[in-house]
Amino acid sequence: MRPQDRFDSGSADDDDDVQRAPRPKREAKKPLEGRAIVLGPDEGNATVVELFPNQSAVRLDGQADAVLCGYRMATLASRGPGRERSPVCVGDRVKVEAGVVVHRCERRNSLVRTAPNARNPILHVIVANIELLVVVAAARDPEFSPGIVDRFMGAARAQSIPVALCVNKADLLAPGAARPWNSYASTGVTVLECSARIGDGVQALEALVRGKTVAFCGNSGVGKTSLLRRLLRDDTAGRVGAVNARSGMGRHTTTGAVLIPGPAGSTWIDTPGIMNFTAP
Ligand SMILES: Nc1nc2c(ncn2[C@@H]2O[C@H](COP(=O)(O)OP(=O)(O)O)[C@@H](O)[C@H]2O)c(=O)[nH]1
Ligand SMILES: [Mg+2]
Repeated sequence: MRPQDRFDSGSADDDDDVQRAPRPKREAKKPLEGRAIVLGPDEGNATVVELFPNQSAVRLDGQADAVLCGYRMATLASRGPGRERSPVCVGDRVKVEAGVVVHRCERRNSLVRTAPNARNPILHVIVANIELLVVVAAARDPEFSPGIVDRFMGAARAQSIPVALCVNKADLLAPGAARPWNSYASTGVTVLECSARIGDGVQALEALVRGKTVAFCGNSGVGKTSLLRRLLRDDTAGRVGAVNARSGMGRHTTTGAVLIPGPAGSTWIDTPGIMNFTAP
């Protein structure tokens, strides 16, 4: 009948649509999009601390413990181009109503990983709203790898996130050994050498993270969890294997981040198993 209707192909409802003004196909979806809104950055009442299948652990403002919440998909803006693997990510500010995440807030920044599905890439947003990214490397065991450090730093720079390089396991360095990480200091990056094992340099790390929301990334085995434990003087802090030791909450997605209270009033986000980020 009307030429515009032909673009609305495949929808049986369109036949009784005769009273309405013709609209192009995209606008036909408006009512749903209108409900699925992203709130302003300060309109949330909770922070996502960990993701689980179809649920997330969320800490409501002013409360110490996280609670598990489901999602109201109809109002979470998780559709459209640049599809994301989960409706929210760790670090997201969200609006929770009656134990359900109903909206997420605009992100100030984010670090993402593209899921390995080139034809229909799904964004895996690892973490959002951080004030500092600390790239943790080891002086030895595993070998210091500038390639890995550079990839993390590039992603952070693309999002204007300040970065620091923390070279752990300094106790393993032979006297006079080469320190390839010193070259990063000349590019304006804060470089700290420390040892979670003997405690050298960890005070400087504590001063660096004080009061900030900080994501820690780096190869598995470089000592991220050991640094956290040393600074918190708590041998159970952080995640052990597949379980979050602090929350005791079940299995996590293998590359999922976790947000926990860190030392010196910091918020500490561990990003286990992630080898690189890209900017969204
Ligand atoms: N020699 C030495 N070993 C360390 C140090 N920090 C951590 N480790 C060891 O390195 C291994 C991996 O540490 P972990 O904290 O689990 O690393 P993560 O995978 O980055 O969280 C463990 O066996 C730690 O005991 C350090 O400063 N010096
Ligand atoms: Mg760890």
